Amino acid sequence: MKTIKLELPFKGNSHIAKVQLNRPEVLNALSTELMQELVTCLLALEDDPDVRCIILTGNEKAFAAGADIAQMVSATPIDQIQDNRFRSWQMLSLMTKPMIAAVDGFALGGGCELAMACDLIIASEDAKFGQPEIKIGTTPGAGGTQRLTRAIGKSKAMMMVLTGEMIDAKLAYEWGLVAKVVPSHTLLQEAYELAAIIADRAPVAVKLAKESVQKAYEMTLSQAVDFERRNFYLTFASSDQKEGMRAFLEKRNPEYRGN
Ligand code: CO8
Repeated sequence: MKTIKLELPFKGNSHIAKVQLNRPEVLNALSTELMQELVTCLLALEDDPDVRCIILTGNEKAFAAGADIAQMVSATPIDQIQDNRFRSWQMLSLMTKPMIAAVDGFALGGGCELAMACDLIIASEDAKFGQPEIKIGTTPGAGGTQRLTRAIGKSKAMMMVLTGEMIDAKLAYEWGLVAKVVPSHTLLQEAYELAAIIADRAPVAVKLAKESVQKAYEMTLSQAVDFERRNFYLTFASSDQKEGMRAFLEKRNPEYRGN
């Protein structure tokens, strides 16, 4: 892969993969090739039974500064329809394993949308988030108007989307866009420690819990609560549920097998 770097195991832990966007010369602009390579890599990790949690990151200057403007400048609507970048974006939703976005530097446009497509965001103190598409004559196109609005509410989302101005990590935390803000030099260590905790949990329950939380965005409350309850029942088909509860009663650490 030219535009993505994979580190597996990450920090010696074979349950955790670090996927790094790697086009530093253009602040990790999300080209068609990068999106294809990213999705190919992520789906391979989805299929790897040993992998339990994925960290998606960029570099100190940028998580990603958006879709590749050079690739889009002369595009027609038909080019956009036929560009399989959008298929790649849709394929991100096939990921059932938890994904942590570890964001340093710029997360703009498609970069902010990519971070929001992950399950949670940890940001460095130097991270900046924005949907600047309006400044270049277009609008967010990969979930920005929807996920941002759900994360921070209509008024703040409108301010960001209509002005195109960035917010810093502190504000992103206060507004609920990111789960945690840490110093830049500890970002990957913090992401690793969080991933390691999640990777220690029962993998089937983790997947089902992720799926249930996602439904909060897609269903009415009563439908989603019903969905959640059925996933709860489903965990009782797993050996890990038996192991987890027995281990609690026997006052020992559980040993999860992932089934
Ligand atoms: N696309 C292509 N190249 C980029 C991009 C980008 N999004 N962002 C930065 N670059 C390039 C610059 O052109 C520059 O290249 P060069 O060295 O050859 O001149 C290099 O990266 C470094 O950038 P700057 O010199 O501009 O660095 P600064 O530190 O001065 O500024 C900024 C950093 C503020 C981040 C600035 O680069 C910037 O404003 N970038 C564009 C941000 C933007 O508008 N993003 C939105 C893009 S549109 C989008 O994401 C729509 C998504 C829709 C869905 C996508 C579906 C596939």
